[in-house]
Amino acid sequence: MMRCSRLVASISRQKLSVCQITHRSLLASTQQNRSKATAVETETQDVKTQKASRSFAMGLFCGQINPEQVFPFPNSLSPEQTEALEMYIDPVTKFFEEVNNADKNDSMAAIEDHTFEGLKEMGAFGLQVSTEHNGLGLSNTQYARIVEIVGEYDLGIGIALGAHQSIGFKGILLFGTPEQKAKYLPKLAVGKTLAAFCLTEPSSGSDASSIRSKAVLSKDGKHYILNGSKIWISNGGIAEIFTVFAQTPVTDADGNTTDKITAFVVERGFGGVSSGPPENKMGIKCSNTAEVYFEDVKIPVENILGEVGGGFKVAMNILNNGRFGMGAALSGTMKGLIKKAVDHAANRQQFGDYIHKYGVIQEKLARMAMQQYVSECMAYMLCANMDAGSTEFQIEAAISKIYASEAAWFVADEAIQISGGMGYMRDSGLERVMRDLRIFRIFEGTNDILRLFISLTGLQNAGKHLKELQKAFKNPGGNFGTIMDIVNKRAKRMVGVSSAPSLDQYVHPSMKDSAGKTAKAIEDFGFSVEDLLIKHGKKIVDQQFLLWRLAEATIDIYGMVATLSKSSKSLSDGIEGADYEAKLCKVFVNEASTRITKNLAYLKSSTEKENIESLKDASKSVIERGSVVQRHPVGF
Ligand code: MYA
Repeated sequence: MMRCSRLVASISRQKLSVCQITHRSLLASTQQNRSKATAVETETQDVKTQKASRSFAMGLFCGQINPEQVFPFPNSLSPEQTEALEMYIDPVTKFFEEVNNADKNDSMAAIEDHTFEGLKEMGAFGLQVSTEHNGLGLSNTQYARIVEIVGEYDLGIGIALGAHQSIGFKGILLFGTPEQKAKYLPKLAVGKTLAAFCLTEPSSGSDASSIRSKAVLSKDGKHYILNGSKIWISNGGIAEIFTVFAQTPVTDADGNTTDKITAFVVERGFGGVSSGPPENKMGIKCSNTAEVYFEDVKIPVENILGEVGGGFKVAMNILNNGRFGMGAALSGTMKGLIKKAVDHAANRQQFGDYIHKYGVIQEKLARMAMQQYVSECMAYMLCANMDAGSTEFQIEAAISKIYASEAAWFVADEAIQISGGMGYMRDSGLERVMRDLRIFRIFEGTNDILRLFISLTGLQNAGKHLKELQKAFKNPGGNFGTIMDIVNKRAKRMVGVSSAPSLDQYVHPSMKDSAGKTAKAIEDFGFSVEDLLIKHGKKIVDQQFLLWRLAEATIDIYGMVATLSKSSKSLSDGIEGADYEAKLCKVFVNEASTRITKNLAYLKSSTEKENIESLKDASKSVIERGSVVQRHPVGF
């Protein structure tokens, strides 16, 4: 977090600017477009014909509801895929209940051999690799449902498997040439070789683009020579195949040479690759984590992944693509924790009755169930969209990861609280899960950096959108309808009348109240984004206290929509438990809408502005003193 200034600086370079174009300001934003192709597209299309982003979260920042990806609740599984998936559920569950011993793995800080072999036999190392390359060929949704089971029973194994396929060789799946796929995937898919993802370095954590590992083309142009070191690499001590990111000199059309990140597939067998001892971690102990060193490693040019100089995007895409797995795995973890808490609450008697009969325990159990439900809805909405071919899901992926990792931490804590002294004992199995869970708020992008990422990415999109509107105002000819919509919206806002588009047509009739609250939250959010950009212009990138609150509101709105959509579908289909879903959704929506109002009010409150300054000063004082500053009550 201390070093996210680069992120800030980089978004600053995107030159958000504000100008008055009507009596009520509209924001004009000029910024680097994310891709050249999009830039060309926006130049040649007017507002009406512009290909708008289909991402629900992106639209949110422009005050729009893009219903396509969220209503009705998506399910991209074909009947055949559903049938195939059903066949895996029992054997995988049975394996984790009868063969794997999570406590033993934890105390050995290694996966038992017979478990490892069993996982290989089940095909667990190549879940999404095509059958042609020895894998199971699962879709994202199918993968999610399987890793949910892994997450319920053993997060350490989840990380060993996830570091291998969710990020370790995902680059080969996403960006590999046919030759690279044919060469590496068949062995990786069956667990004959293991993979690891090597991005983080001693001086480069959240600030991923500041890596220093360097790869230089050999004189004969046949190899890159790689030098550098990577830290905290999951599977780093046991992998044979590494996706490695390193700076490479790249010369542009003007003859200027700069270092840009390139991704490589590196084999341990190339020579010059070594690993440190396994790290002694708080949790996920059975998964191997180690430093990896590269010393004059000769990488054939055929092993470049993606384009030379395009490695940062490769890394970001791999991470975006992997994050849904965490949401799914942690939904499973929460289910496991809830089962344990329920078991205790249903059997423990105090003060003459079972403790689940008391309101305090009831609230805890219901809130645990609610957060599990929200995480599950988010994760499966996301992976269904990915399966349906969405390419712009980075905000949703970050939301799902943040929400699920924080929900799981809450659920673990409450499960221990409900279990009382029993929960604190190792035998309960709860303390292991809590230790395992802590890292999920830190790795694959800390939740802090991902919150900034959500807000800044969304604001960038909003700036682009508003700039297009500005163009429409300048050249009203073909955009009369669009302009009138905006003028109407603004006029209504000025007299305090809502112009929020209705969500009623998308939800079950009994969910209309929740739909109304959600639509209102979306409208308020859009106006707040606009106000923020008008007020702060490009300086918004420096307002991390505000960006944080904006991200909180984004996460809540996505949760509202995901649960609203899922519960409505369940009610309409008349499935068992639909009323339960509806109740959880209604509570979540009610509470989220209160939180959103608070977070959006924070963005413009003068008291909060004062608080922000006081908090900044307090932080400065603590840094200067190296600890707390106040004189002790007893004087020394
Ligand atoms: S692996 C290590 C994880 N590390 C991180 O996640 C690093 C976090 N840092 C970042 O993501 C970036 O550095 C940030 C940007 C976001 C801070 N999607 O100038 P920029 C584009 C698409 O803003 P920076 C681990 O933990 C951007 O638009 N594009 O960049 C192992 C721009 O494009 P353009 C993106 O300020 C855990 C360009 O890049 C994204 O330097 C093991 C530059 O952007 C994005 N996300 O920093 C887990 N971000 O140039 C195991 C940026 O065109 C798996 N861009 O404008 C477990 C699985 C679960 C269990 C499974 C069981 C089986």
